[in-house]
Amino acid sequence: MRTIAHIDMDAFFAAVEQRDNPSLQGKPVIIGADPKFGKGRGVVSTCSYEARRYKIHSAMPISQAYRLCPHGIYLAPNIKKYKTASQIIFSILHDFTPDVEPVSIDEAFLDLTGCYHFYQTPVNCARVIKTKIKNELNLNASIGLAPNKMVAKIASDMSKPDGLLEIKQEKMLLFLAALPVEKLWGVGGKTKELLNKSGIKTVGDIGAMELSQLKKVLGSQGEHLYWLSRGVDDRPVAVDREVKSVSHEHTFDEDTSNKENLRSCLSKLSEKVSYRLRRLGLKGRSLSLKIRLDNFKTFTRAHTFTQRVNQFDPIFQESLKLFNEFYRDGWKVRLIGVRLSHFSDPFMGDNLFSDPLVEKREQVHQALDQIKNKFGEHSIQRGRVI
Ligand code: TTP
Ligand code: MG
Repeated sequence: MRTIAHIDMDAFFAAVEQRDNPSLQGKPVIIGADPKFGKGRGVVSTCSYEARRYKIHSAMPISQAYRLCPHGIYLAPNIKKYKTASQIIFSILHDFTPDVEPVSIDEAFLDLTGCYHFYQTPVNCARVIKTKIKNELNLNASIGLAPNKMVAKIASDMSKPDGLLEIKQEKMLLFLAALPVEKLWGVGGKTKELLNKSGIKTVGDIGAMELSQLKKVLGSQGEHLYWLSRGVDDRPVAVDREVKSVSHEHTFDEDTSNKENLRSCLSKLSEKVSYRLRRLGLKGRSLSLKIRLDNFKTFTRAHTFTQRVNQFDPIFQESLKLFNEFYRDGWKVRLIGVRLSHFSDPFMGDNLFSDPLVEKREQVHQALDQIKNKFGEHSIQRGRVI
C-alpha cells in the first residue's frame, strides 16, 4: 500500500503577487496579457480566487476577463520571481523525501510511503509540508493524499484553496463512484461525450460495467478506464534521480543582521555542501548564494569557478565574497543558502598541474571526511563555527 501526495500551489502566480504587494490582497488579481481596456489579444495565465468569483480562469481571452471584471487588477507575469519561489518549494519537498516528481512549476507528486511515519500519519506529514511552505514563502499549498497518483490529484483539486484531503484505501471506491467520468485520468471532451451518450455519467457507472461492455463503447481505452474506475493506478512517482545540484540552507530562528552570525552560518553551510559533494564524488563549477530578507524578498548571487570544486575553502570564500558584495549593514536576513551545481562539463577537465595549497587542503579534507564518515557529520567542526 502506497501513500502518494499531490501538491499544488493555490493561484500560484497571483498569490506570489498578492504576497509581495499587500494592497492586492483580497482583490481580484489577474495575471496575463495586457487587457488594453478590453482590446487586448492575449490570455489569462491565472487569477486570484477573488477573481474566480467573476468566472475568470486560466487560458480565457484577456478581453473576456476584462469584460467580466473591468475593475480587476491586471498584471504582467514575472516568471523569474515565480521560478525562484518554485525552486524553494521543490527544495522544501526534497527535505521530506527524495521521491518527488515535478509536474509543473507549482505542482508535484510525492511518494510518502517510506517517510510519513516520521510525522505519525500521512495527514500530519502533509500538514508539516504545508506549514513549512507557508512559513518559508508565505504561500498556500493544497495537498491530496491517496493510495495512488490519480486519486491524490483529484483530492488536492477538490481540497482547494489551502486544502488538505486524504482519501483512504477503504473509502476510495465510494469516493470515486460519485465523481463525473471526466475526473478520471485521460478522459477528455471526446471520451466524455461517448460515455455520456451511452448513459455513463459517473465513475461508479463505469465501475459497474463489465470490461467487454466498456470496450464496446470505448475500444482499447476501455481497459484503462476499467481499472482506474476501480481505483487501480500503479504508476510510480517518477523521480529524476540524477543529482543536478547540492545545496544547504538555513532559516534563522529570528531574522538577523549580526554579521558574525551570518558569516558563521555561511561557513557551516559551505562545510555541509562540501561534505555532501565529496560523499557523492562530485565537483561543481557554479556556486549560488541565496539570501532571503525579513520581507521575504529572495535574492541569488552566483559565481562561476574556473575549475570544478568540492573543497570547503573555495566554496566558503566565494560565498562570503558574494555575501559581502550584496549585503548592506542593518538588513535583516531570514534565510541563507549555498548551492553548487554544473557538475559535468565535458570541455573542462580538472587542473592537471596540481597546486600545492589545493593538494594540502585535499589531505586535510580526506582526514575530515574519514572522521565524519566514522563519527557523524557533526563530530568535527571548523573553529569559526563553534
Ligand atoms: P495551476 O496550478 O493550474 O493554477 P494556479 O496555481 O494558478 O491555481 P490553482 O492551482 O489554485 O487552481 O497553474 C500554475 C501556474 O501556471 C499558474 O499560477 C499560472 C501558470 N499557468 C499559465 O500561465 N497558463 C495556464 O493556462 C495555466 C493552467 C497555468
Ligand atoms: Mg496551482
